[in-house]
Amino acid sequence: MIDLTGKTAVVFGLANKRSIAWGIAQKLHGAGATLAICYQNERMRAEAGDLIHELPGTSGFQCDVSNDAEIESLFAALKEKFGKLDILVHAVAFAPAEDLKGEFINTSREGFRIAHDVSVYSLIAVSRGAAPLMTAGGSIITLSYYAAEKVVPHYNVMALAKASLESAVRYLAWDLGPKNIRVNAISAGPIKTLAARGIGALGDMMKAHAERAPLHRNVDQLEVGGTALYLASDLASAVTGETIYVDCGYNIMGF
Ligand code: 0WE
Repeated sequence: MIDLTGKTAVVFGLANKRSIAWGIAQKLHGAGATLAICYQNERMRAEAGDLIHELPGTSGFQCDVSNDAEIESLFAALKEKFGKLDILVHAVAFAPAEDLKGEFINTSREGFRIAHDVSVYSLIAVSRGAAPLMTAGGSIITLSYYAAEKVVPHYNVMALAKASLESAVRYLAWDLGPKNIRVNAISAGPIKTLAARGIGALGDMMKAHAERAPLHRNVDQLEVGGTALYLASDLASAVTGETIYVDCGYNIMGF
């Protein structure tokens, strides 16, 4: 059993019970970690608050990761509350809906900027905020997707953002290695979350995924949480800069 008693974790990207962030939060909490869960804005407060109450001892914070001032005051509050931080989970991505349909060639300059700002720069910004609090080393975990490497129709500008995110993971791993802070990405198979809903072909994609993957099924949020728990623990003490697939083996197939 992995024991995270005495460890503190901050989780970004909780929208509702289908969020990957929620699967990860449940696993970290189950292992004894003390959690701070962040929600983006006032609108998300109620739903996030209900979930936060399900994990005793967890505190909720409002923080929009596209806002430097909010990031700064969040980490000041975490320093005040916990003194130190051990684990950071970044489960945030956004591109304007218009840029996730139609042709990639029509990607707008503003859509490109927003996708990279919210989905990639935010990891750099929160890592910079967290690092000074990770005085006993740490583990930073973000979420990626296979389309970073191979074309997934309609994922479009988000694919470039995930490619950039995986590279940011390597550069952050290099910067933070001397402080014994590890940085890794989990590349999850497709999951029905709020972010994935409204994507027209998601049902078909998940069906194809389940047919082609060696395990012949889809992955769920708690399975992603299991790998996050491993990455957060000492079991992964020599693992940094990696992108680990949690996709029932889908990515290994050539045909
Ligand atoms: O990373 C994601 C979802 C990211 C996402 C989703 C949305 C929908 C609503 C980012 N921004 C937005 N903006 C919105 O307005 N996934 C891995 C899930 C996903 O999204 C897809 C997929 C899959 C799988 C989009 C197109 C094709 C496949």
